[in-house]
Amino acid sequence: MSFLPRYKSARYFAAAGAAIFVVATLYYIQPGSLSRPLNRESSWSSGSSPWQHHNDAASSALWDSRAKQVVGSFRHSYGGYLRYAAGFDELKPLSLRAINNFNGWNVSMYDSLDTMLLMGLHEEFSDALSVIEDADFSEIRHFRNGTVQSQFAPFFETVIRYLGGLLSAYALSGEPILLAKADELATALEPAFDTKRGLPVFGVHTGTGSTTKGISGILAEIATCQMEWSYLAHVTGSSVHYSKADTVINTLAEAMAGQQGASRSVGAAADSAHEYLLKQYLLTGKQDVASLEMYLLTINEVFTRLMYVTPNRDLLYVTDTNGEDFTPTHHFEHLSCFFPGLLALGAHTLPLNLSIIDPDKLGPEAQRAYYRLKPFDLSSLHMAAAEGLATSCWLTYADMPSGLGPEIAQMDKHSRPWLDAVEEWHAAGESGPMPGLSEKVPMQLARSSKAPLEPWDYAIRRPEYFLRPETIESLYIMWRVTGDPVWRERGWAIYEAIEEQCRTPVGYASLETVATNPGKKIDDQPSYFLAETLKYLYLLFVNDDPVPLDKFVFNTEAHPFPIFHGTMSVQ
Ligand code: DMJ
Repeated sequence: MSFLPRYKSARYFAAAGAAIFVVATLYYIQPGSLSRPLNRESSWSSGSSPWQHHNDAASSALWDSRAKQVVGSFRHSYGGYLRYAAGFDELKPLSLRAINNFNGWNVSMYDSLDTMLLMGLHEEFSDALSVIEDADFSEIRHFRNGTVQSQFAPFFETVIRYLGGLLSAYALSGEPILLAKADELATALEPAFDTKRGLPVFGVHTGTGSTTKGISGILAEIATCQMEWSYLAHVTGSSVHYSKADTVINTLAEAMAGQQGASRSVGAAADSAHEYLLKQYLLTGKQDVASLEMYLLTINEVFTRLMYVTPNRDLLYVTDTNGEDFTPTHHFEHLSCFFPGLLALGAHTLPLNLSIIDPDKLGPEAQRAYYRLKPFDLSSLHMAAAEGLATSCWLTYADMPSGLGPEIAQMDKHSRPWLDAVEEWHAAGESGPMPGLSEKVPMQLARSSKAPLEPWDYAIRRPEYFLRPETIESLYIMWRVTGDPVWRERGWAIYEAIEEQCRTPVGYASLETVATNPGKKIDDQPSYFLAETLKYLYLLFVNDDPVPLDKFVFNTEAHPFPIFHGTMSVQ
């Protein structure tokens, strides 16, 4: 089957990529400068002497060769999956076995489609298409020890991995079968929305349309489908698909207006729900203003309640709270390391200010946060938070003997609320670096302890590395929006650690602990490693950016959708 001539975007990719290439080549630094303080001004003012040209060419070639190495890693990982787990969801890279943990429809293949397209792996893509053409979404195959585990497709995971993968690969290739399959799958999932307020339930039987009872208590599982249904409605013109996303957005907006006293999180409980508020606004070509309002209000809450800075190393982190009195846990989850990238994306693409919000319509909590944030230049504040948080996320890798970051760090309970520290710093004339932004140097963690360790300001709460992408995702966005090569260098150090610690003869394995070198491996290669971790590494290193941030928005599984032009029309 020939699909190459139908690529919509090859010419456009080349033009957009050229612009990024110019930026990228200006900022080459020598490896080893990972911990210098960031200085955007001086980076942007690099000259263009003949010497500089020579250096630019060397830098450019180096980064492209690094991007190629990531392509090699993808082929290794996906090749192992095909060899030992074709027809199943994921590879078990130590036992060379396969597992069906997401419906048994080949999740690693769907999650990998757009990564293949971006990396130019046309043969692998073409082979995958012929499998997807024959896909049957009506039967769920969650087998363990020969018995069926569940009859229901988990709505959230099926949406972000399968539907997101199909839609993004369709956007990048123009292959009609991918859209047809996306439409078929979305239609099979739509009984999930048949609830009182139109919020999706946890699971759907895609053959019979029966569903699990009640909506999930996890915000991320309810509020992470608007982008997929909006994009599907945009390309199909279907009002049925459109109404699903629209109802979810309206219900969330109503719920948010009345929300008081619930616990808060940027980690596992709510991560992509925050993400989709901003991204839905960007994806719809800035038409969905309700989503932007919710994003601004949510970030106000995060800034006033969840951001802390540690006493010794000045580490900025974001945490979650328990109960009605908002007691902070001081957990810093790997999952929340997507958040600096999100803040940077918003600050880079939008003029952020609170003037679109009417404070008189807010509840007392939201109003309090509104008046506290109102005096700030919001874009600068979001960008500062992004820089401080991304640095902390990277440090939790750089401090570890393995070079990889833990699943959860337990931060020092004596940390201060960041906004208090920023207000004080401002009142004192802003002398010295802003809280959270002082120079940081990695300090190798010598032992693991439940109590916060004095010089590090944190202990390891959960020591695993599950091949997760969030830190790399934020490094990639920081690099693209600031042009500062220090983010690339940090990403390269992480890539080298993954190669050293996680590579097996047939793929890549998660680690039981990041606190030893070598780390002990776990028999697990999640599909998001192919969809996200390797894709973001590739996009961080490649000079010619195929999916610039002003043209594409990534879903929470790193599947890029093109931003809409003009008003959306559905029937
Ligand atoms: C991915 O499946 C998605 O990024 C999701 O939103 C949460 N985390 C995993 C990877 O860590």
